Amino acid sequence: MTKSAKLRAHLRRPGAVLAVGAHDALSAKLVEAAGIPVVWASSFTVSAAQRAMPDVNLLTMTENLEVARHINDAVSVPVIADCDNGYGNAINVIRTVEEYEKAGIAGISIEDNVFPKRCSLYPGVRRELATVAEHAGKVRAAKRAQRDPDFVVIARTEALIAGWGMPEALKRAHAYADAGADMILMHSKAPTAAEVLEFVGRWDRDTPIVVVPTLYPSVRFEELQAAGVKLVIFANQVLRGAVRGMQTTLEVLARTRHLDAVTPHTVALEEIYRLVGVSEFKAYEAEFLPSGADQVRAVIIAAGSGKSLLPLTQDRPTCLLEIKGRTILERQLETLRACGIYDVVVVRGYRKEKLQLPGLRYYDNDRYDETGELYSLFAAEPELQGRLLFLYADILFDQAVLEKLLRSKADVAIAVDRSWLDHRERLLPLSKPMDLVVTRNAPQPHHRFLPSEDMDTVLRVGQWVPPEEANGEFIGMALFSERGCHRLREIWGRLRTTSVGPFHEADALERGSFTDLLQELIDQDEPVSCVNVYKGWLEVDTFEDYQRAWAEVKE
Ligand code: SPV
Ligand code: MG
Repeated sequence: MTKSAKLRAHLRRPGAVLAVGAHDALSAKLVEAAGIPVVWASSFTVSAAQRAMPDVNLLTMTENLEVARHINDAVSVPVIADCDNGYGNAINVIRTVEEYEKAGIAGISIEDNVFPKRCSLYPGVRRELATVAEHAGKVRAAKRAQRDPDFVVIARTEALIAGWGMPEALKRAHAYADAGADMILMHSKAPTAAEVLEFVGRWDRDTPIVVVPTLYPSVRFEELQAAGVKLVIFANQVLRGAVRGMQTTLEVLARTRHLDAVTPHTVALEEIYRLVGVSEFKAYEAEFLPSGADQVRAVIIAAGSGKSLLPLTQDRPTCLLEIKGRTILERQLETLRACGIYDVVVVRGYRKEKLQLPGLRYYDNDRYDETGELYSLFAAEPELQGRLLFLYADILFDQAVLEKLLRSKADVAIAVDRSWLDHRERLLPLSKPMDLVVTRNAPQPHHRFLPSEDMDTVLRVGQWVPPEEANGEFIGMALFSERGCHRLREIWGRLRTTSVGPFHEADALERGSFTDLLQELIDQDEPVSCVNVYKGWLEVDTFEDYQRAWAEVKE
């Protein structure tokens, strides 16, 4: 349905229609979001907001048109453009109609001010009106020029504004209706609605009436509607509200020079992101930009309380433990960046206020104490798109390990340390739980082998895998393709509504580990590939680990 047809449909319904003035694309979006059915592209607010100029025909037709186009493109509701006096004579009106129609504007208003016009609201300015014949000619020209039968031409008279009296106002309204106007806008500067209500009472034609009650704001929409007014325009209140908001914000900013102080006066950044469609933009990026290693986003799960490392982690999460001058997280970031990964999301929880490194994006799991890694991972659900690297926050790893994982073409791939096979006997019985893995084609223990790029598939993963059956250790690093990520979200979405009771090794989905989700993927016939690595990583989970990290890590 065209926007002009939408406008006509509104006007056909019983009762009055409300239009609200916008001065740019964003304000128009807000008007639409507020449920207002029609946007008014006001000359008063457009000249004020776009050029900080008075509303006296200083902006050209094309300047106004450009703004009207931006407004119209930003919304799906119909837009009526205020075209002043049509920017010249009847010939200029013809071009105006052609251009505005082409831009998809649903209707225009043209007023009987001479060129250059003076805004109807300004007190004490000279007022001259075009002759009745001249303006009626413009109305006829506009109606002749329109191609779209639904395009609406509003003829506006300034007779009451110029103080020429009710008889002149009625005469002009009749003449413009006779010239074919779809609607008559009767403007008034009287301090109450009495004047326009008198006009409406004396109006004896079918041509519907439009009013702009800026100067008689005590009147209610319902009152105008009851009197038979068809379209009510609240022309400039949105701009005035915005100016009030900007002035308040600036006053506080100038006085305090402190950004926190203006927070109560501003919307959150996220609100602007939402209004301009950042999530749609991101979805397009994920769908249409080529994905290579440089397109990988890393999600680091750093919410846990690090109890096993107390008292070292009394005042900070594990990833902020320092090893020879740099924290685990800083070392991770360095390796990520060396591999071209700059898009890094961190899920915080325990001592989240300590995690403030710049250049990262943060999500919080404030329920870190009662929930598991999966819950933390999905705290960052909007980020689980495109190629995704999953990372535990307490591991240190060699660049080569990450590079090998990044070469994987699988939808879901995890890095598995095969050195486990050689140390298994020595480690038994296990002194702490380990994320163990059983794969389909494991190498033989104690044999030399080249950890090939050929992928093996994971059959079982988790801490309950019997050590004597395990043939590798999951190092806490996984890579998902765009499709793999999609499957991840899909499975989680389903589980969230259906899962009751234990979830693999966890007593409930909420407390599930990442390995529980890997096992779920496997059980759902989603292959989890195994990328073989041989040592080249460390985890910092216990005090002994931490000591070992100190011993191993270079200055
Ligand atoms: C506008 O909004 O630009 C109008 C209405 O034309 S008024 O400002 O009252 O003239
Ligand atoms: Mg105007």
